[in-house]
Parts: sequence; C-alpha cells; structure tokens
Amino acid sequence: MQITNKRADKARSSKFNQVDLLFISLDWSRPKDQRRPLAMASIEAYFRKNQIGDVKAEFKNYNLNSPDFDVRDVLKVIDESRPKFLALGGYIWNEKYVPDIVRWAKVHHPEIIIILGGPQVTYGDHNLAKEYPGVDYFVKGEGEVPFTELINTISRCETPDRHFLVKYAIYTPEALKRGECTRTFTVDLDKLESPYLSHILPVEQNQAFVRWETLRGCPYRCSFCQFRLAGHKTAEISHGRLFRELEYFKEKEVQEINVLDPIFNLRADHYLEICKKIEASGIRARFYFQCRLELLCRKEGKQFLEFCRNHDVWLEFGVQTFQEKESKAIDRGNNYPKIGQAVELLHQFNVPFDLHLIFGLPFQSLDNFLSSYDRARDACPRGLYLFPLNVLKGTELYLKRDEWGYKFDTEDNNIFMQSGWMGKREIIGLKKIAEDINRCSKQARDSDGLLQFPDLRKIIKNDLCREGGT
Ligand code: B12
Ligand code: SF4
Repeated sequence: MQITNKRADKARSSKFNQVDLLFISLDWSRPKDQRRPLAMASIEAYFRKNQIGDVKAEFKNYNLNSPDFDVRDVLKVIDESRPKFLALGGYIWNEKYVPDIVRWAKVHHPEIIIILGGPQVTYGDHNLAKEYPGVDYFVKGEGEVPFTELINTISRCETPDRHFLVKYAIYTPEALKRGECTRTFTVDLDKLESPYLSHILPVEQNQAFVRWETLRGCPYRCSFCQFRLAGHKTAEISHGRLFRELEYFKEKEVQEINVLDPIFNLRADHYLEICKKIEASGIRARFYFQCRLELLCRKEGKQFLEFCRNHDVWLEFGVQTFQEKESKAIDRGNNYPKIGQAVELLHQFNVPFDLHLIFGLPFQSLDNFLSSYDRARDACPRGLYLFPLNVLKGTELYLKRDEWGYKFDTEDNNIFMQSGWMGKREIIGLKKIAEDINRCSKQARDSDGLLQFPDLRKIIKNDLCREGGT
C-alpha cells in the first residue's frame, strides 16, 4: 500500500479532537464476530484498571474485510486526535497497511510516540526497525502489562530506562540496531482483567457469538506456526475467572462460544473442570473447541467425548496433512494410527467435528494433497476446511523459504503462490476450490446440514481439460 500525498492531505483537513492515547486495531473478522477483537479488549481492560494519572485514551478498531474500509479514515482519525501515543497491533492480515500508517504518522506528526505490538512484532527479529520505520517502541509478547507500564512511565515524564525495557521485553530502534531482540514478555494470566466481566467487551442479551480464551500457548512444535517460537509454554486462566465468565454468558444467553485456545483438550485437570462447570451451570450455548485428535485416545478422552455428546459441542481438528513425509517436514508429529482411533471414537460418540488441511506444505505435490483430502473425506467429518500455507515471520519454514522454493503473492503477505512441489496454476485452482469448500462447510454448520464433499480429483481434471491443459 502506498499512501500518496494527496490522500494524506485529505486526511489532514479534518477536525481536531485531541486524545493522549490512540490505540488502533486493524482486524480481519468473520461475519458473526464481535465488534471488537479480544486482544485489544484484553489490553484495554488491563490498561483502564491500571493506568496511573489521567490519560485520555481511545481504543478504535477497523474491519479490513468490510467493503467500507478506507485507510484514509485511519489517517483522518490520527490527524484529528493528534495523540501523544499511537498504538497499533501488527498481524499478518494488516501487514500491508501498518508500515505505511506508521510512516505517514511520523512524517505528519513527528512528535507522536508510536508503539507497535502483536504477533508480527513478537515473532519478528532485529529487522523490525527496518520493517516498520518510525516506530519508537516495539513490544514483544503479551501486551497488557508492558503496554500499560510503558504509558504510565512516559506519562510521568520519565524516560524508560534499560532495566525497564529489558524487564518488559520492549525494544527501541536503537536496541534493535545493536542486535538485541531475544526476549518476549509472558504475562501472569491471573493479573489480567476479564474483558467481559469489566464490560470492555459488551455482551448483548442473546448475543450470537463470542470468542473466549481459557489458556494461551501451545506445547507442540509445528514449523509453520509462530507458537513454536514462544518456547512451548502454555498457561491457563484461573477457573475462578473462567467460571464467572461462563455464568455471565449464561445470563446473557449467548448462542455460540468459540474457544480460541490453540489446543483445548491439553490438560485434563483444566479442560474437564471447565466441562463440569458448563454441565453444572446449564448453559445452553454451542461450544466450538479446537482440539488435538491424538489426545482423545488418552484415558480422559472418553469422558470428554461423553460430555461433548451430551452438550451442543463442535470439535475442530487441524490435521494439516495425512502424509508422513510432510508431517515430518513440518515437525507436526502426527500419529496416524491414533488419529484413526480418535476418528472412530468421534463417530462412536456421535460428536460433530471439522478437519482442517493445509495446502502448499513442503514435499507436497498436488497429488499428495489430493491423497490427504481423500483421507480427510473418508473420515466423514461434518466440515472440511482447506487453507493455503502462510509462511510466517520467524518460523522454521520462513528460514527455509528459499531452499523450498516458496514464492509469494505480495498482496496476500506470505501466502505462498508457488513451492518447490506445486506450481502457480495449481495453487490458484486450489485456492478457489478451498474457498468453495470452506464456505459450504460453514453454511452446513450454521444450518446443521450434512455435506457431501466433492471429488477434488474430478473437479481438477475437468478444470484442466477446460483450460486445455494436459
Ligand atoms: C481469532 C483468530 C482469528 C480470527 C480473527 C478474529 C479477530 N479479528 O480477532 C480469524 C478466524 C478471522 C483468523 C483468521 C486468520 N488467522 Co488467526 N487467529 C486467531 C487466534 C485463534 C486468536 C487471536 C486472539 O484473539 N488471541 C488472544 C489474544 C489475547 O492474543 P493476541 O491476539 O496474540 O494478542 C496479544 C499480543 O499479540 C499482543 N498484542 C496484540 N496487539 C497488540 C497491540 C499493541 C500496541 C501491543 C503493545 C500488544 C499487542 O498483546 C495481546 C494480549 O496479550 C490466533 C491464535 C491464538 N490463540 O492467539 C490466530 C492467529 C492470530 N491467526 C493467525 C493466522 C495465520 C490466521 C490466518 C492467516 C489463517 C489462514 N491460513 O487463513 C487467517 C487470516 C485472515 C486473513 N484472510 O488474512 C496467526 C497470526 C500470525 C500473525 N503473525 O499475524 C495466529 C497467531 C495463529 C498462529 N499461531 O499461527 N484468526
Ligand atoms: S499449529 Fe497448532 S499444534 Fe502446531 S504449534 Fe501451532 S498451535 Fe500448536
């Protein structure tokens, strides 16, 4: 994205409405999503409770996939508010806007202190200063506490010293130039405020959908995933807070609760307690849990499946591939005999589930992908979701991107367009097919319908014939 002078001028000709802190979140959301993202709400909830002094703060979010989104509106609001601090969250989906917004803000309002956090920073390296010129402070890791402490410190007219910056894993461009960038801040989850119970994330009566977290982190090591870099640490939110949130959702008669934990069925003493609470509270919402198939084969698996059978629960499993070689190449460690057993259990207990696959993995030809698809189809899931590989910053895969022949669509930011094993034409075809299958899976889920998954080999053969391919 290039912001031209003309656009900038348009943005500058707006009204003046000053705040001290302007926090901007540029989101990618689904149709049912809450209006405000959980990450921003969690930071705001902690900030509002723990800020010192009288910082006039505004937290605003924009939906990038809305047809109304215009980046000039973001510039306009920065121009109008002339904040002392401008904070932004860097995610893969807003990568094409954030560097230019930062640059524009620094050119037109050089006095603004710009703070950047989010996964693009957490998993970035000492090149961050070059990638986002104009940022004054990069916050690596969970942002609630470091962000609040940084604002508190500067608002007291103190300059954050080295000890402070190291403690909170905050990096200045100068520190990055010195090659410093190793630490990431991990928060004590018990210190955080609930964005729901503090009403930062308002929940209306009968609300259709909420996203809910019960733990953070993941112990697995998939080489395409940024969680691997966080050092396998997982931490759970206390049952006290979670149970109060569940009571609140019940009182509000929330219809669907989408749990965004990377793996919900990780530790039985955590997740089974939550299941018991759901059972005892009589909450009638539908729950979506992302789980690991192999873990269903543990001794507590049947108790969990029993719970799922007796409640409105939908399970989601990222298998990613059914090919041993690909699974090894991405350090996924899929155990296929256990995956087979788990699928049988799911059918035995009659629990609806979705399977997710990735296309574009190392060593994956189109034919290999189609074999994985056929295996996934044979498992008779209720939904199938196919995603193009994202080659995310800092991951093992990112480091090997040249060796493995990945070429990218720059508009889509690190979503591959070609690999050493799949050509551009195949990828474009698969992306289109994936969109259709994902959409149909979602529609079937929302209408409780049953889906017949198409034979992809036939579709692809027909497409190639139509294009005159061989
Ligand atoms: C919900 C979710 C979505 C939702 C987004 C809804 C929304 N707007 O919130 C949907 C389903 C749309 C989605 C889609 C995708 N997602 Co997603 N998603 C998530 C998920 C499960 C939860 C995000 C969340 O709320 N986390 C909880 C909050 C508290 O954590 P957080 O977001 O990291 O925020 C903390 C810090 O990052 C930091 N922080 C964040 N912002 C800021 C700002 C400042 C100023 C500061 C100081 C700190 C800070 O502090 C926060 C609080 O501690 C995460 C995985 C996870 N469990 O985190 C993946 C994740 C965010 N998604 C990811 C990816 C790759 C995708 C997809 C590309 C997947 C795909 N192949 O299609 C798509 C992208 C869509 C697109 N077309 O571009 C990656 C992001 C990687 C990246 N570098 O951005 C993640 C991290 C998963 C992973 N491990 O790979 N996703
Ligand atoms: S892809 Fe899933 S299982 Fe693998 S490291 Fe990331 S969150 Fe964990």
